[in-house]
Amino acid sequence: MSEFIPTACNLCYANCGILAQVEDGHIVKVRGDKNHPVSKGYTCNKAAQIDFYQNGRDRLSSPLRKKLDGTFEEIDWGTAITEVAAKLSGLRDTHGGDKIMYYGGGGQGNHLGGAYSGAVREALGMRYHSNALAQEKTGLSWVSERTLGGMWHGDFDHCDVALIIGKNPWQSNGIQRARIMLRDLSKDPDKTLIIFDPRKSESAELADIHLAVKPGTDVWCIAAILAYLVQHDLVDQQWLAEHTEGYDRLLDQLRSVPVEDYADFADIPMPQIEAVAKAMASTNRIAVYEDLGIEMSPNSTLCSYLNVLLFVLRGAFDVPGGMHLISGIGSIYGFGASPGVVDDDGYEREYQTSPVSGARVVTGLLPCNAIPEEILTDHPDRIRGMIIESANPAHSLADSAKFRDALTALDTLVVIDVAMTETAQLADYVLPAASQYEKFEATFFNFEYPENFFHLRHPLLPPRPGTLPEPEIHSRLVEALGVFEPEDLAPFHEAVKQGIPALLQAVLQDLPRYQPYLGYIMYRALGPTLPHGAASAAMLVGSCLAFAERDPHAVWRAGFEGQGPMLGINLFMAMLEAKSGLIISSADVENDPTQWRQPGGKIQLQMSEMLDDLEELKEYRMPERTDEFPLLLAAGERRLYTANTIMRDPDWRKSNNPTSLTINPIDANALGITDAATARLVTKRGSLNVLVEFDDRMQPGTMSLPNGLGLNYPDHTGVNGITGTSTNELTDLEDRDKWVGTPWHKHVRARLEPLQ
Ligand SMILES: Nc1nc2c(c(=O)[nH]1)N[C@H]1C(S)=C(S)[C@@H](COP(=O)(O)OP(=O)(O)OC[C@H]3O[C@@H](n4cnc5c(=O)[nH]c(N)nc54)[C@H](O)[C@@H]3O)O[C@H]1N2
Ligand SMILES: Nc1nc2c(c(=O)[nH]1)N[C@H]1C(S)=C(S)[C@@H](COP(=O)(O)OP(=O)(O)OC[C@H]3O[C@@H](n4cnc5c(=O)[nH]c(N)nc54)[C@H](O)[C@@H]3O)O[C@H]1N2
Ligand code: SF4
Ligand SMILES: [Mo]
Repeated sequence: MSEFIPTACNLCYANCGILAQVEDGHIVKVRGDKNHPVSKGYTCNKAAQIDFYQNGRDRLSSPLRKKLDGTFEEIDWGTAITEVAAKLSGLRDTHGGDKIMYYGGGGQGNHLGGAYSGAVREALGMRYHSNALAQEKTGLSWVSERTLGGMWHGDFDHCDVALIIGKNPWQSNGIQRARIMLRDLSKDPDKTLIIFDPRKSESAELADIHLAVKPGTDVWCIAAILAYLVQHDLVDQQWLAEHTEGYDRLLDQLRSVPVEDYADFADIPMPQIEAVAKAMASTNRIAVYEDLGIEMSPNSTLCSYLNVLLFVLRGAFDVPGGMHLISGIGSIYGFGASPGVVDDDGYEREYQTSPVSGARVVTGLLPCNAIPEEILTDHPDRIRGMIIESANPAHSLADSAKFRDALTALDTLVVIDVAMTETAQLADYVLPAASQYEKFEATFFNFEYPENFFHLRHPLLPPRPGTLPEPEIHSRLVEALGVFEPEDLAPFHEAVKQGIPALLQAVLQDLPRYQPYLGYIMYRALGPTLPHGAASAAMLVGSCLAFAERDPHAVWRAGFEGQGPMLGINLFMAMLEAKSGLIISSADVENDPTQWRQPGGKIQLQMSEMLDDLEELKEYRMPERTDEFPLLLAAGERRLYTANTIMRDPDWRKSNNPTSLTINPIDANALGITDAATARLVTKRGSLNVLVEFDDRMQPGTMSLPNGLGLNYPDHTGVNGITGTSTNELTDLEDRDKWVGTPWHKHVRARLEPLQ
């Protein structure tokens, strides 16, 4: 029997540490890794299935070039790199590098490869980029930056009250050890688990208080709770005065909210509002988590702002059991961000916008729903080329048909992936990457507090023949673009012989020139000298240095030694050895100045865009329901066996019917549709046949479809087939948030028709 090797599950952003046993190229056994510093042996049901990812039948094993007849031919790596570099630099020279856009850069389990794309983007003069965060988290990120100066995460292990809004952690995880955490909160009589969800989800079944809001009305419900707190003098006035600024207008507005009317509009009985307010009023150990149920619904940005208030008005910030700003090495947010300027009246001015439609760019990301209109136009500044890496936007973003048109209209589309995806099918060049179990990998999903962690995963297997890890792909592209000749690297190869500090000195010789290419230089110069063949980890040395410089005390407290750059270097070297991950920082909970990032160290509550929106709630405006589309579809529910499009083989699912459309029997019966029947689901954008499943946990008037299905996948004989419904054939680009353009995937107007 072969040994169990530490790695992590790549199927959701919890990235639980696992031990994997490999035989004949297959991951044959998986169990939780008790040595992982945060997951501590926990896994959900999905980790055991990762071999379906590793050995998918549509894994790529050669670079591909599209022929004139639309089929692909295999080409060698040398040809692929030369031609891709020539096509993209041609676009740059003719139209400008800002007409080439980058999309993706990593999924649930891989961020290291995309981190090396920076050098290619610099060499090509690329300016715009985006990824899936710009269809879920940009509203949250915008309001969090404006108010707190960063993104937050709750201390669910020590809270008294947990408010989970539009999220079903039982199935979607995302919080470490989610199922254990939910059960503990549920069982403990001194703790209150509050879930906002129109559906009686698995998490809602465990809740002390389940707020079964009418879909899309969470803002009214939350405004009612906040207003109740203010009107009954239950906010922490003293804490607000000491730690925040600009709350006068906010409190005035909340004083005038008609609490009972708002609760009624959201379908929440007043005693529930009172119960939530009472639970919150007795503590500042309040942890909040919001996710897609509200982030992909109308009023999502306002909802995120109100969610910040849920903890700030109770002083539940920078306290044990409360909320904390994320501090880790690297960040999934803010890459390339240039925030606007906030004027004296609390409005943001001079923010970055997209080149064609003028959409607001938040945290550097162009709204996903705006991408097709940035391409399908004759505007001179339109996007003409794209590099898409580790993402499947032709499937995952709203209106797949429009996305296919847009991607096809590009002059050049390059896709870097492990599998022949719906997006790769549309590419001019497909570059095959080694899988996440065949190379060094890591994510920047490290949100823990007071002790934060990092996990550099070692490979379990060699790269599949014909594939390359992304750091190598990007480095070859940089070289083909002519930025660095071999002799340019000679001083770095020489310096690294004296150690990392000497290498850093060599970079400092011409920092303005080398800085944008730091990842590349580290990979080529430092990479080959690293233990375990961990060349791909080389760029992390920069992240470690920056982190240790930003907060040396936290790194010292975690047990690392050294002054100046040596502290970061020691942290980096420890990372290379810690195969199950390690604690990299430990905050001083009593006195943590890094948590107070706004001018004057005060949370800025006057975000006037949101306060104006808050006032507009009094008009009770909702997207109109029509007779043509009387039902509401939540398009993309996380279930026992869904994992975005990372898992492409339908055989990975063990349970019954995770592919079906769930609907309350009351609605189905009224339509004359029986359980397990096939019916026609129609939206303004399209229609599809679906398998119907009765589920009385669904709120009447609503339906739900799982996410990540409807993939085109070969059976054992090589013939492609589709299992389940690709929800984005039904969604519309126009149904989006007015501020940040995030889609309303959980709020799609639809009808269901019996099949004759
Ligand atoms: N099993 C599994 N786990 C995953 C993933 C996966 O594909 N499969 N994907 C990962 C990713 S990328 C993400 S972003 C997370 C997402 O994790 P979640 O946000 O938890 O996922 P969803 O199931 O899409 O939506 C959560 C809930 O929102 C509810 N909802 C629908 N409409 C509304 C509404 O108007 N208000 C409220 N309050 N709730 C509403 C739905 O009933 C659902 O229970 O999951 C991650 N984990
Ligand atoms: N209607 C609807 N649409 C949704 C959602 C919804 O709820 N409803 N959810 C949305 C959400 S929250 C998200 S996060 C997105 C997710 O959608 P995407 O961001 O498009 O990402 P994934 O489906 O996670 O796919 C990741 C891609 O990475 C590839 N890959 C895996 N490993 C590697 C690797 O090592 N290297 C490279 N280069 N590629 C690799 C996989 O083959 C896959 O093509 O979907 C969104 N779409
Ligand atoms: S799917 Fe998420 S929660 Fe489940 S084992 Fe994998 S990383 Fe952990
Ligand atoms: Mo996501």
